[in-house]
Amino acid sequence: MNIGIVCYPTFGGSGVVATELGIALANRGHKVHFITYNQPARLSLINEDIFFHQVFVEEYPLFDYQPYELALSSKMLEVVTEQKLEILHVHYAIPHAYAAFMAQQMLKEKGIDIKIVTTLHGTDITLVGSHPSYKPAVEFSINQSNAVTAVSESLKKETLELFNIKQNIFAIPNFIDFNKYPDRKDPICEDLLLSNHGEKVISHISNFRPVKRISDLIQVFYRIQLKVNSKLLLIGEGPEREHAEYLTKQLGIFHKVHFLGNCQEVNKVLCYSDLFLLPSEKESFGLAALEAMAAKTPVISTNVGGLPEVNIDGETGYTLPLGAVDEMAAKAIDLLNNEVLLAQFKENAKRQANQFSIEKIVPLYEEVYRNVLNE
Ligand code: GMT
Repeated sequence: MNIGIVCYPTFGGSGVVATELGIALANRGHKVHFITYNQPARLSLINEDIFFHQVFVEEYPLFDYQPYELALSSKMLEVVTEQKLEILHVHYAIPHAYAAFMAQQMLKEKGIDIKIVTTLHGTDITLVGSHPSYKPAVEFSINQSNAVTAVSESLKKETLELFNIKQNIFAIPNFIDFNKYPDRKDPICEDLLLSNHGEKVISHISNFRPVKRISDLIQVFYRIQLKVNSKLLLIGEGPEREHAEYLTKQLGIFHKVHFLGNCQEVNKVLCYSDLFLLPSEKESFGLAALEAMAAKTPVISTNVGGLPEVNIDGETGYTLPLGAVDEMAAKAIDLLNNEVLLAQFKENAKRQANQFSIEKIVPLYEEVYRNVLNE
């Protein structure tokens, strides 16, 4: 198939999923065209099956806000026509589903029938999309898509509760490429980052937005390090990062917290971790938790959204209510102090992550594509 993928090219989960899906589809013999304003962060490889088409937004002094959707729709029209795409798979409804609908209408005028698949990722529904300023347009464009997928059962349910959706939503979970998670540890990484002196290694990955509850994370770690010799590795960048640094200084634990910034190879850090913390307020799936589990790292997370579909309470880690900082710390301390249980949870985490292997999940998207093409 000849597939266009539209996504945010940043380090956010939806961009990561879209990019890795595109690469996997190309490896399975499809032609994949990424249409975004920058080359996606995790797309290092452009080859004969993977193409990148950049969307340029012309700046003009009259505009307070640049009309990105217009530029995107026009680019979609151009790429679909020139590259003879059959499907546009848009990740994150805002504004991609809307822009794709516009492109579809313009292409109809030229006698071209392009199919649109929209994948909902989370905040496009739960935070931003359901806001009154966006809701009518988001609902309309979801309903106009030829097929709609959501990254968890929880997100599917929430979408049906928040919007008047007239079509089936397929829950297709996020996935993991186990080739990137060998059991062997990388000695280069060890020298650079993690040569430790018996400390337990605790990690967290996010875009440091308020929804990730970074203050809760720091508070949990503060309680852990009082009882367990440990350090915290923080991967990612975002608005709460500065506050996180401030808080660690206030609490006197700055020397135990390592801010690693945006990192391409999270697998190489995760494979040294003993525990992953994800105290988010909302999380439609929690790709970072799955990445941790693939690297044999148990997870202590909140029990919100799709997290309980990924992290199994009492088996691969623990899921606790939002803001339950003391309980999270207590569970972490018990687990980190119990080598037998920790080893068991590490095995369980990897086994559970296997349910989400790329080989199992990518064919589900191919099936959605085949169905829309046969409509
Ligand atoms: O908020 C983020 O973590 C980024 C956001 C995105 O769209 O880039 O992530 C959402 O999509 C990810 C990939 O499907 C999910 O794993 C995250 O759980 C989801 N984030 C939220 O629901 C807050």
